[in-house]
Amino acid sequence: MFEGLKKKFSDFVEGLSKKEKIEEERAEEKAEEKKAEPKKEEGKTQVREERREERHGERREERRKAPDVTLTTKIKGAFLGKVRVSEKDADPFLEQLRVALLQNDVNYDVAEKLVGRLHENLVGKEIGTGELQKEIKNEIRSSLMQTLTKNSGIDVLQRAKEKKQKGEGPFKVLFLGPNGAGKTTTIAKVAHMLKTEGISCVISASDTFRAAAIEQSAIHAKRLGVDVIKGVYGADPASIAFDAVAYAKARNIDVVLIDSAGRQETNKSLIEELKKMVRVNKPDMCIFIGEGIAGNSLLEQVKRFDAAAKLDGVILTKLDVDAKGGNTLSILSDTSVPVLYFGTGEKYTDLMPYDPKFVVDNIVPN
Ligand SMILES: Nc1nc2c(ncn2[C@@H]2O[C@H](COP(=O)(O)OP(=O)(O)O)[C@@H](O)[C@H]2O)c(=O)[nH]1
Ligand SMILES: [Mg+2]
Repeated sequence: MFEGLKKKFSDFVEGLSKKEKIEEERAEEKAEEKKAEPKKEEGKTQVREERREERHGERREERRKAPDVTLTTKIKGAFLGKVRVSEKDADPFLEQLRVALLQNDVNYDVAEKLVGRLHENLVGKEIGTGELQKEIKNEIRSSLMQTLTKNSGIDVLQRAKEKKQKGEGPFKVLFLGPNGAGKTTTIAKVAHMLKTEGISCVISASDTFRAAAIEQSAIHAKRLGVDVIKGVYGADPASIAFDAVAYAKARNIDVVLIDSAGRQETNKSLIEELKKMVRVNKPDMCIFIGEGIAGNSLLEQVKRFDAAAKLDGVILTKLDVDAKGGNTLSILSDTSVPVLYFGTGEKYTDLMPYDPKFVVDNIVPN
């Protein structure tokens, strides 16, 4: 599934820094056309076409090459074994990176910030002369990696197991986020994962708002062989979660997975309802479910939901649908919320632990 993305990136890598050249060539073409114009002799158009074809051929050829370090740097490097990266060396790579970040759903301001920071770190840095292009690329990869590993360290399974061992259960997890992001489906995936790990769970069908949401939870629960606590449509979601917690306590069930109705971060009354759920049910974790394909809006959503219900983690869904995980960079760069899992399909097993290397490989392939 990611082959296409890699190809896209490498095509784009090869095309780097060509914008300037293309503009120069266009100017050249225009100047030549101007010169040729007064003659108006026959066959003029054909000659011009041939020249243009020739130039486009050269341009295509050039596009196949990756951006290069400057000749001066190379010569110095040959003598010294080490070189200092100049602005001219770094700029084409950074320009490539800027476009790659934007193409990979990274928020615009975050992309600018990351490129700016890399510029500061890279220019003037001494690196080995082995393979300069590779060295610069490695610098970029390790800088992205730093951001991508910034908030890591929360292990949902581990925390659920710890609470179980202390006999303080059940471990309560509230899933929240916008409509259609994949909350109910992700709850089913998490239930499946817990079951596989020998941890019991019950689903609280607390989306009492959307038609068929309760049935959707019930169908998943039945297929997975776990219990579900339901109310009627329009019922208070906090009270259903309350009942689910009581049910789990009475039966020694380890984890309560609490669903919720989808809401926009801008809808004040629904956000108030969410705050009430947090107040009443005191979840051990609040997990935001967002679409990996959400682009720029995702960061704002995470910030608003975090302000309303202190998020403990994010699960990004639909990475199988042309998403590259780039927006994890936005979240991790601008908030303190860790990314926990990626949803990679509609099957119960399509839940992949968050992997920063996977994201880096998509943005700057090795
Ligand atoms: N391709 C794909 N589809 C998903 C994924 N997660 C959820 N979906 C689909 O997204 C749609 C909305 O999911 P749902 O769980 O009902 O969203 P909710 O409104 O947030 O509860 C459903 O059709 C799911 O099958 C995923 O990781 N990949
Ligand atoms: Mg739902």
